[in-house]
Amino acid sequence: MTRERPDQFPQGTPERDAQLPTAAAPDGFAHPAEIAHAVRKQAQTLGFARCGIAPVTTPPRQEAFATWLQNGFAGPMATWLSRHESLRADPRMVLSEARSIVMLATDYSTWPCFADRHAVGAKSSSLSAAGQPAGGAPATLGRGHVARYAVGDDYHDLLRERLNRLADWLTVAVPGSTSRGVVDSAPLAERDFGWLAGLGWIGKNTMLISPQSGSFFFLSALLTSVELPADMPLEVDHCGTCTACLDACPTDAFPEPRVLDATKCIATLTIEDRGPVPAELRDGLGSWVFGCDVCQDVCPWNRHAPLVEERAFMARDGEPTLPLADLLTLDPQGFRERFRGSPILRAKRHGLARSAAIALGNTPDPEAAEALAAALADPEPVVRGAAAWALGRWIRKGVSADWARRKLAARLTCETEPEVCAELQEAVRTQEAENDMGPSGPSERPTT
Ligand code: B12
Ligand code: SF4
Ligand code: SF4
Repeated sequence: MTRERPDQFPQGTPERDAQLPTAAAPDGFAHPAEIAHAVRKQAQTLGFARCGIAPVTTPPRQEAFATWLQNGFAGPMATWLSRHESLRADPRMVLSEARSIVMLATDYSTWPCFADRHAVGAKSSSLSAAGQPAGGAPATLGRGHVARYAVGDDYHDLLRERLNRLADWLTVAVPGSTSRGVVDSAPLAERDFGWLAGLGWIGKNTMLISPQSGSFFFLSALLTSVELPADMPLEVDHCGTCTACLDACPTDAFPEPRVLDATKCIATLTIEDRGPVPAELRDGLGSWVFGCDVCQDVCPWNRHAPLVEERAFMARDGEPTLPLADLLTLDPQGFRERFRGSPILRAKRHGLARSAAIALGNTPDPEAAEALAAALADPEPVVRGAAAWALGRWIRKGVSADWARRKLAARLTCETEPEVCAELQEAVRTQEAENDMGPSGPSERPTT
C-alpha cells in the first residue's frame, strides 16, 4: 500500500486500451484490450504499483549490453551475465510461447528522500543544481548504511508470490494460455522492457525513472502467451542538463551517462564481490555496508517518490542502519539467524564484516575499537585485511593511533597470509596526517 502514488496505472483506461491495435480475442473476452485492462486491475489488486505492457522483441539496447560486457564493466557478474547475452536477445528464451510482456513496478521506499541536500555518502565536492553541497548528512557514528531496497525482507519472495498469483489468475481468465513471472535473475533486460512498457525513461544513472514516482521501485515481469496491446514508450529524456548523479557517485562509477562500470559501483563491491575492495575505492565506500543509493538520493525526480507502508520493505526493528561492531563479531550462525529472509544474506558473513571494517576505517568510532582489533584475527583473510586497513586509517586520522599501531604490530608477528601481511605492513607504516583528524577527531585511547 502506498501513501502517495500519483501515477497509478496511467495507461489503464478501457477507452485508451480500446484504441490500440486488436489481435485475436481469446474465449471469454471480446477484445485483447479488455484483457489488458483486466490484467492491470488484477495487478493493482495484488499490490503492484504500476503496470505497462511491452511487445516481445529484441531489447532496444541489446547492443549496449554487449558493449558493456566487452568493456569488462560487469566485474564479478561477468560469468552469469555473459551466459545471458544471447538469451536476453529474445524473451522467448524465457517463455517460448511469449507474445506479450507485462512489466510491473513495485515502489519500495519507506522514508523520504531529501534529494540533493542530504544524500548519505555523496561526494562532498559535488554540487547540486542550486550550488549546494550534495553531501552533508554525516555518517552516524558506529553505524553502517544499507540501501533502501534491502532494509527489510527479500523482495524476490514477495514479488514472486504476487507474480505467481497474477499468472494463475491469467490462466483462468484466458484458458489455454501460459504465463511465467520473473524477477531479477532471469535473462530478461528488465529496464529495457520497463522502458518499452512506458514505465519510465532511463536516467543518466541507468535507473528506470518514472516521471511521477522517481526510481525507488523494483521491476518484475510476467511473460505471457496472451497477445496484449503494447503501451507507448516514454520518448522524452527528462534528465535534461542535470548531472547530479554522475557528479555525486562516490567511486566515479559512470564512465559516461547511462553506462555504469559495475566494477567500481558500491552495490557490486558490497553485495556481489566478497573479496578485498580495491584500495583506491575504499574511501568511496564511506559508511555503506550493503548497496548504495547515492545516485538515486541526489536525483531530483526522487524528491516526491511515494512512500510505501508495505511491511516487508520496512526497516527491521525500525532501524535502517546496522551497528558496525556487531557485524564484525557475528559468527556464521549468528549471521544467518540475524539476516534470515533479508537480501543482506547475499553478502555472506565475511563480505559484510569486510565492509563493516572499511566503514569503521572511514569513520572511526572508538567504541568499536575492540571489535575492530578482534577482526584482525577473523578466520577469513579478507576481513583481517580490511581490519588492518581500517586501523591504518585510524592512525592517519589520529584516532587512537598508538594503540592501533600496537595492535597491528602484534598481529604481524603471527599473520601467515601474504595478502594480509601486506595490508598490515602498509597500515603500520601509515603516518598521522596533519589536520586530518577524521569526523570524530582524536579520541580516548583504548587501554588494551
Ligand atoms: C546486474 C545488475 C546490477 C549491477 C549492474 C547495474 C547496472 N547499472 O548495469 C549492480 C550490482 C551494480 C546493480 C546495482 C543496482 N541495482 Co541492479 N540489477 C542488475 C540486473 C540483474 C541486470 C542489469 C544489467 O543487465 N546491467 C547491464 C546494463 C548494461 O544493462 P541495464 O542496466 O539493463 O541497462 C540497459 C539500459 O540502461 C540501456 N540504455 C538505455 N538507454 C541508453 C542510452 C545509452 C547511450 C546507452 C549506452 C545505454 C542505454 O542499456 C542497457 C542494456 O540493455 C537487473 C535485473 C535485470 N534482469 O535486468 C537489476 C536491476 C537493474 N537493479 C536494480 C536495482 C534496484 C539496483 C540498485 C538500486 C540496488 C542498490 N541500491 O544498491 C543499484 C543501482 C545502481 C545503478 N545506478 O544501476 C533494479 C532497477 C530498477 C529500476 N528502477 O531501474 C533491477 C531492474 C532489479 C529489479 N528487478 O528491480 N545492479
Ligand atoms: S549505486 Fe553505484 S553508481 Fe550509484 S552512486 Fe552508488 S556507487 Fe555510484
Ligand atoms: S540525477 Fe539528474 S541526470 Fe541523474 S538520473 Fe536524475 S535527473 Fe537524470
